[in-house]
Amino acid sequence: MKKALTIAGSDTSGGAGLQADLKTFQTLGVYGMTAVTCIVAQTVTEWGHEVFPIPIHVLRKQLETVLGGIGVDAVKTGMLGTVELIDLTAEYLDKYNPPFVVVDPVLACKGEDEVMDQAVARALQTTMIPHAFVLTPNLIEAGILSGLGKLNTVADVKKAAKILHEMGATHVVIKGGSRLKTAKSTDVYFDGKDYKVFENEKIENPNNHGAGCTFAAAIAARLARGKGVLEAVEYANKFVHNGIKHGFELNKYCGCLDITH
Ligand code: PXL
Repeated sequence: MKKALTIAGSDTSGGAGLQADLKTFQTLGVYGMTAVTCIVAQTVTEWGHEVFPIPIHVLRKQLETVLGGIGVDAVKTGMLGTVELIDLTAEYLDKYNPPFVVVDPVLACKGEDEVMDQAVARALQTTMIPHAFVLTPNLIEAGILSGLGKLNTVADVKKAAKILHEMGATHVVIKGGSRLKTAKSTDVYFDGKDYKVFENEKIENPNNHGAGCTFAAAIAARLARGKGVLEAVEYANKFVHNGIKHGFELNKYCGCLDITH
């Protein structure tokens, strides 16, 4: 069985973060392992988020366990949380050089929340993007990390993808999703040469918590199983679309994907 590691935050509510990654790995036939970077707990009265970073030496132990002691076919990174945790993750990616690294550059719990920290954004730019075999920012993260700010059109998204590629990501997929004012939900892929635009019918379902994590994890799972990048991205795109279609309510503030169909 192929093995994948997610280096990510724990989403206590189970829809995003390493929980989404593990569920996705399992569903796609890949053995999942975790290195926890931080723990996110929600306040149930308003669905605010609190983020509790894990001590550096505890992340180091986890990375050594999996990358040093077991070995992996692919790595996915999600919420890393602090500059120190980002630097340590990069140090271990350099040390063990795993075959495929999918970097989901999480800047906030919900795409539209305030960005965690400007220093985290800078560290992702300089330290993580060059490690990305596939980089999967959402529209907001792509705007911030590329320095272009708000991205309004497919042309803006393509420009951002080009900049992120120049920053060192081998492949870039920007999850425009339903946020772009296009008739269909739109994701843009760029490999330094060619663009590919993935379009889906927009789904009117607010229960999409964890869609971004699930997307990146699905790409990592397919790469681990030996699929090509474009096939992996295309598969992940359909997988998430279907998950959102079946998305269900957790409580009145939040609902997440159902990937079991
Ligand atoms: O969806 C972004 C995200 C990533 N990682 C963790 C999260 C969230 C959002 O809640 O909790 C751990």
